[in-house]
Amino acid sequence: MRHWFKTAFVLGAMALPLQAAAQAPAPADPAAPAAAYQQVATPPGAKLYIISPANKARVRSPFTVQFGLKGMGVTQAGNTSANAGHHHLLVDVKEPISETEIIPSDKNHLHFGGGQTETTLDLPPGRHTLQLVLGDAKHRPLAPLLASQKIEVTVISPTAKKKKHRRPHSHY
Ligand SMILES: [Cu+2]
Repeated sequence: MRHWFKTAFVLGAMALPLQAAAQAPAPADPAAPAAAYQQVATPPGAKLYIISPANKARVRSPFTVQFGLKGMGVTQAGNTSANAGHHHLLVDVKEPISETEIIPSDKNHLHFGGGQTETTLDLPPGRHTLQLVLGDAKHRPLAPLLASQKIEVTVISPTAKKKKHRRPHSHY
């Protein structure tokens, strides 16, 4: 009997500091070493895809690119909610995406940290490639990498007139 009371007291005393720790705000640690970072796991069945334009489409600038994601949610950069991330659009990127490093941020690697699900591109005439990569709160790809198919679009000149289905003149 005596022993039971003692155990209960010890457990109660232990619970107090645990509760206090749970209520304290999570420490912001931007300088945390990369090694301490755990890549977010891609949930089974998740799929990332470009809704439009279609692969091999001919478009005029500016054109809208719509992002599709199944099996996960779209959130803002910095948000560590489970099973959610933000979109990155790779424009004319030829190098393979690093599966472990932070997704670069430049004119070819566009981040949509506001949770956007579409964007407007103004690309020069010619062929371009587009590919989506999902990133976590810290702009790292998920593991395994969650990327869309790389599509190709042809931007036609803004001055190009619509093709008329006129047969060439015959001299025969
Ligand atoms: Cu990002």
